Amino acid sequence: MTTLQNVDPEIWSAIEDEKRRQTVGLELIASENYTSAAVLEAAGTVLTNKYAEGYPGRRYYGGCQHVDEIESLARTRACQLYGAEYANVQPHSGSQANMAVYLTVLQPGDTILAMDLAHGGHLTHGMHLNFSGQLYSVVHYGVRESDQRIDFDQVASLAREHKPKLIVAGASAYPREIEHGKFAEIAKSIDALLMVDMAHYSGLVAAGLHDNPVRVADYVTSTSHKTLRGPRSGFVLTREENARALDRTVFPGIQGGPLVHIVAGKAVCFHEALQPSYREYAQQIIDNARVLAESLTSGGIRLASGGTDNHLMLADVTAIGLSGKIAEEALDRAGITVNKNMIPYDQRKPLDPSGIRIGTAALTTRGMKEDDMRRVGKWILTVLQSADDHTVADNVRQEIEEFATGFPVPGIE
Ligand code: DSN
Repeated sequence: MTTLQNVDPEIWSAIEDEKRRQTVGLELIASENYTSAAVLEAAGTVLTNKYAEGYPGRRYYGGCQHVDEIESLARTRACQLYGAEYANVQPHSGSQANMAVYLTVLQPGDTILAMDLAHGGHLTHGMHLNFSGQLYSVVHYGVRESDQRIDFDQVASLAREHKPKLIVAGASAYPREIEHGKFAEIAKSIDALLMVDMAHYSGLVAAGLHDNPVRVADYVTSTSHKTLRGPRSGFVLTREENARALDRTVFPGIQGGPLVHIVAGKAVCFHEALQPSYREYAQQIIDNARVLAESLTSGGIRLASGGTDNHLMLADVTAIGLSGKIAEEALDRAGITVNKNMIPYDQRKPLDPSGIRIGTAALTTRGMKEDDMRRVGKWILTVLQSADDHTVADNVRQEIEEFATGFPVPGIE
């Protein structure tokens, strides 16, 4: 019996169920991954006991000598990984990281120009119910209807018309490489600042496989748990000259004590991403996504922009007579986890949109390769072609269970 099983069998049991779910199914949510056993170990330590408000060498609590070392290592490694001058590794999440930048450079009422949520942006890029939409005057750009690529003519003309103080690049559901340099040129032409939220593709940037925004952006924000494969958290990269103001916004501006166990997990994740094997992993994510995209397209599914350059694809399932909600539920019954998602120019509503978003970072961590993606593609098509047939879903689920258990999940025996 484990200690947790003994102390709290209900929570232990729910965790065991979740371990099983993560093992027997196919995890295709584009923002999820399986973090390493080393990251899990760091995140599950006594560091959770420690208060460390402040920054290394400038804390408001005693006994911080060891956590100072941990946070300093995390900062140095983040800078090394991305070629950045300065890293703040305390934000608890990507939303907190974005909030930290906004509160550092903007006043309430200032204008930001960011990607529309309905075209692939994030809640913190000015969605009306989010703090970003409530505090700031938001102008949204999107993708062209013709090819579903970012419309830089629109970005430039909106920038000229509205003179935003900050342009936000980066997306949560955009399957193509983002040309950060073009955003930087537009920002420079109107004297705006540029923030890039690279949360989804920060692992691909770390591996040198996606354009690195650090070279051209004033601030770069990210989560650490998506393609980067660290613990669930966030960080901000910037130039040295912005460090003091940014630090003051994170603490005491919007957070108290950092989650030092998670900062340690981030340090481990940056260390792992600096190893040559990480580049192979990131390349495999992209290769797997391309093969899965081809497989779905050959089955009659339309993909937004026609394919993918990165870890994710947006599949329009209305082309085969389904909605995103129905597709998500049918796949879930078969042990395939995805999320329903708006596709650009969607005529349907967010709770039952036209698409599903599919990503390959997690399955790639389990060691799956191109041939495995062809099988995954076939299973997805089989389920979607008989979405209301529970027997089909049950049969696929059994095949997937047998298949998936052959691919280990880090940290699960
Ligand atoms: N909620 C995340 C996603 O699924 O893309 C973004 O933070």
